Amino acid sequence: MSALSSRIVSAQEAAAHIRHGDRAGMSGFTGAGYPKEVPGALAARAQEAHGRGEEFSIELWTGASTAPELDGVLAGASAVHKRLPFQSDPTMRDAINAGRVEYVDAHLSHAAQQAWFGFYGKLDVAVVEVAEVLPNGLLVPGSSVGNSKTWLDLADKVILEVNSWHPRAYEGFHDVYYGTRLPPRRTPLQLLDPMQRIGDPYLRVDPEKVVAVVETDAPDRNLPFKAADESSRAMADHVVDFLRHEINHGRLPKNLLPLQSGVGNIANAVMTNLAHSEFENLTAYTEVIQDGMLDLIDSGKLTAVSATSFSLSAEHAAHFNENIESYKGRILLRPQEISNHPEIIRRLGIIAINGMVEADIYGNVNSTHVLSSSIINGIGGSGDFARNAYLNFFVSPSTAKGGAISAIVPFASHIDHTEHDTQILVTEQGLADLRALSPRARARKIIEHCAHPDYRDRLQDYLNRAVAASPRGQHTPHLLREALSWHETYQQHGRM
Ligand code: 0RQ
Repeated sequence: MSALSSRIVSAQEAAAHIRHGDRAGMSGFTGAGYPKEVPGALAARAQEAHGRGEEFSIELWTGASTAPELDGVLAGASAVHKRLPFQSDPTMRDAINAGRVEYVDAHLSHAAQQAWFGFYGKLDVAVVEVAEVLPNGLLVPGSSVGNSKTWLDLADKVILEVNSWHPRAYEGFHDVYYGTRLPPRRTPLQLLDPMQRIGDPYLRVDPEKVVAVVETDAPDRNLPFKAADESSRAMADHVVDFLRHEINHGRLPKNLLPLQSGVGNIANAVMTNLAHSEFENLTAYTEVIQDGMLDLIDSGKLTAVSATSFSLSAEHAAHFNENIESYKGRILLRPQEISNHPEIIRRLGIIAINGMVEADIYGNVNSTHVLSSSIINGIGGSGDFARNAYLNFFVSPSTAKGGAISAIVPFASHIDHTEHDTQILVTEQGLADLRALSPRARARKIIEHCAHPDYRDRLQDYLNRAVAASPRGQHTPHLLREALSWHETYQQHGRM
């Protein structure tokens, strides 16, 4: 890394470049490719300042969720006052739900462009992890690209973390698009195939802006996935059967269309199930590559994956790092504004599979909140993909918390994906294909196919009474007093 080797300093010295009130754009997406040393040093600085009775906190922008070494330490040290565009860290989540951190829960394809538009204000500093700095100053990203390109371009100052845990062979796994222009001068994205390259293999940085370089060999977060249980296997079976049905009706080619699979155990289980199916020559145009997708590549069924990040268990990360050469040409990581771009998602005809918290009888989906008020993670890329996909699935067990909560309710307590966007709902009970159905027909189908038997009759009763009580409201009948009562009942009695 000769070009920048004179800037190598300790994490503490690097963190000293970040001031109270700064907006900091850090790399990282679903626990991959986030800086691992500077945030801890920054948290310690904040705690020292607080000890002296001084204020110290930053506005934190990333690609998506990170890990305890970033979100966790900074939230734990009360060193963040505003956060965007996605998080899933328990300490950060608590700080948001307690009102100590303002959270802007944005579509993941929007963050970079809204930063470019100036909607978020000036970015003071970028803290970006890379696998390598080449002698010519170009940067080889590691296990994620996320928003790193935009943060490097927009920030006044740059701190780089060079992480030797990432294999050297990462060079060639990335495609960083540098053609983005702002309206009214935007041009079409000429990406016609998931593996097509439209950019450069490297990130660029103005060397004048690099104020510090920190070296590390710390691994990514790499959390294990839950083993697929009976319920997730049932959901995965419903999805696979439905895909077969669509092929038989001539609405999907035999090798399907490019897949997108959301974060979480269920999405992972669907991918694992596809590995045991008859489908071949599959491709993916997705956001994250979880274990299930890597298995699908290993099985030879998945030939090409475009994403913005990995999100692997420790075993799968070790397997990937050891065999990285064998994946070359089959995996490409892009900036999230491209991996989640509506234009490309619509052009390629993506099959999108995402988790949900709950759905209501008309098919409005809540992906983010518990009981209206508390955030779990955020909308992430689910909106980018669902609205623009060829087919979208939302999957969830039919109940949560040991059966005390029904995932199908009269009215969702928060709505991320409206009835106009959602197509196919799946629980372990079955699958509701909502395409081309009116709201009342959707309601009948969702109750019959997706609701848990313990809640089915009450949902049907609610619908019947709403229909009877709304002579001039037959399009989407509701009982306004009762619509949210199931959530209230849960709050008061611990059961819906
Ligand atoms: O909580 O662990 O305390 O029991 O929510 O639920 O069933 O483990 O499901 O891990 O697949 O996550 C929607 C959160 C599902 C995820 C969500 C509780 C449940 C449990 C998690 P516990 P499960 P998953 C692209 C796509 C938005 C972002 C997205 C998500 C916890 O899929 O964050 O789609 N999606 N990104 O007990 C109260 C209910 C509940 C409930 C579940 N109805 N009421 N609690 N839970 N249903 C990728 C990216 O964007 C990065």
